[in-house]
Amino acid sequence: MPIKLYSSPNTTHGKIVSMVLYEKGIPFEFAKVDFASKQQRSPEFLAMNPFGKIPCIDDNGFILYESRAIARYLEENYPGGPGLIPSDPKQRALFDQAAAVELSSFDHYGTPLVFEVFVKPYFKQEPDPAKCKEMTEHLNATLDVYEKILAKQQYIAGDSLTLADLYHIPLASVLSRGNFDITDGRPNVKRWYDEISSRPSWLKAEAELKA
Ligand SMILES: N[C@@H](CCC(=O)N[C@@H](CS)C(=O)NCC(=O)O)C(=O)O
Repeated sequence: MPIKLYSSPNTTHGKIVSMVLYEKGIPFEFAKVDFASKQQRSPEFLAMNPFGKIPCIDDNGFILYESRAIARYLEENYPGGPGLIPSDPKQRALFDQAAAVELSSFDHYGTPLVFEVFVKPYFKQEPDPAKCKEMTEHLNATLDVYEKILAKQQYIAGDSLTLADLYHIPLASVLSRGNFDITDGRPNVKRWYDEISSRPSWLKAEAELKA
């Protein structure tokens, strides 16, 4: 049975998982979770993820949630693709470092900004300008450090592509639709982002946006 991916077409965390599935060439079935009817809060869905959030996978009865945990599981349990977690212990530690920075200093500010700019207006609520400003400043500070890191190495964890690079793409893409271009005035971030976001796996995952 193919992996079942419980997700929603317009979500950044869902796309982290679909991108990794495409990257590794793993067949999967997309099970759309309907946010409009709050399917993520249904007893059936909460039995899989008690936090009531997508993405979640069912790999022949093995249930797993949290996008980055799923990405690691797929990388470590399925062959195929370029090898997205280094095996050398020091390189792997640098990967863990980059992945932690992505979560605590990129997603941590970018996701609330997306909430203000896209989610609130969708629910007919006003974005909070002070929150937008605060999140934008934090995000810019993170990206200024990325610019320095990427001046010295090809990818965010070193000179090989890793999951830590891929984790950034869905959120960066949505931010750019909200007029926050992570590459603006940052030539090394631009070189990096242009390369990783042109991968066929992302182009396929991005197409789900229009689904
Ligand atoms: N840390 C989680 C975040 C998951 C998350 O926030 N999912 C959102 C969509 S991007 C969701 O399911 N929202 C529905 C809700 O909160 O009711 C992950 O990386 O998987």
